[in-house]
Amino acid sequence: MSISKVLTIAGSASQGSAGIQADLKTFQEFDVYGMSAITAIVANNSKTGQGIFTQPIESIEAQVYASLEHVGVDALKTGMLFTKDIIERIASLIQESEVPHVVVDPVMIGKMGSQLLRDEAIESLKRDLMPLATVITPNLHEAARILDCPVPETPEDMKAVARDLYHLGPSYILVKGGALDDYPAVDILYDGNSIVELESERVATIHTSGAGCTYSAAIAAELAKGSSVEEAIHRAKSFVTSAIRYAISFDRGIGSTYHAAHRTHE
Ligand code: PXL
Repeated sequence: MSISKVLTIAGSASQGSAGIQADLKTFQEFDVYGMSAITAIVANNSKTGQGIFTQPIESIEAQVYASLEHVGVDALKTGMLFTKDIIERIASLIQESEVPHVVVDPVMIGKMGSQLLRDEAIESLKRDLMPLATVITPNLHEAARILDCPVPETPEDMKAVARDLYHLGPSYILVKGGALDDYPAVDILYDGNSIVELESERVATIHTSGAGCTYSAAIAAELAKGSSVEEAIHRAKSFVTSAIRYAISFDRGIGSTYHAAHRTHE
């Protein structure tokens, strides 16, 4: 049988809700063949001093080459990249690979507050990676950090930052308004010409860990299957909304998006 093949280049979130774990669960739900290149392991806990373990560049490039050589990649997404050196190497690997669909989720801070991108890496993210992206998927905080501007407070502000981000070179900009508390969950898609507003209901929950990872993974899966960018984003938005609507609480702070929810509950 033939199956679409998708690679995630991201961090491992040992607690299972975000990062590589969210991506692979999402790929499975979209019935695409999932592969991973782990940039760092995030395992914050109260017992050990260290919770973030970066992979050596040699390990990261070996993982990417293994996916390209043994399987082939129809679409890829990037998540937590953490350092300037990792971003520069990933950008050159993407360029060399000629993978046709590249989703860049500019992950900066985890829902539990961990720093997932070093300050020194922002310039490289803008300069080296953004121009290679089919679509970038910043939340409001990330959009503001990339542009060094105030955090958008209205959908109109989001449209303005989408236009500014477009000048950094991605083909499409998706600004996610999940943090805009007084509005429905509104996202803005911009392709250099027209603005599309995507809206879903705001779900009253704190259990949203992994939502951003899940959204970008779903977009990559749909692009691999041949959907247009707009179609991919509509399907991904519906998928992640279900994952938030039926989120899982572990009765200890912020819980997880539920990746199977679209299949089991809708
Ligand atoms: O949700 C952002 C995120 C992405 N990637 C990894 C993470 C997190 C949040 O904790 O751990 C690896």
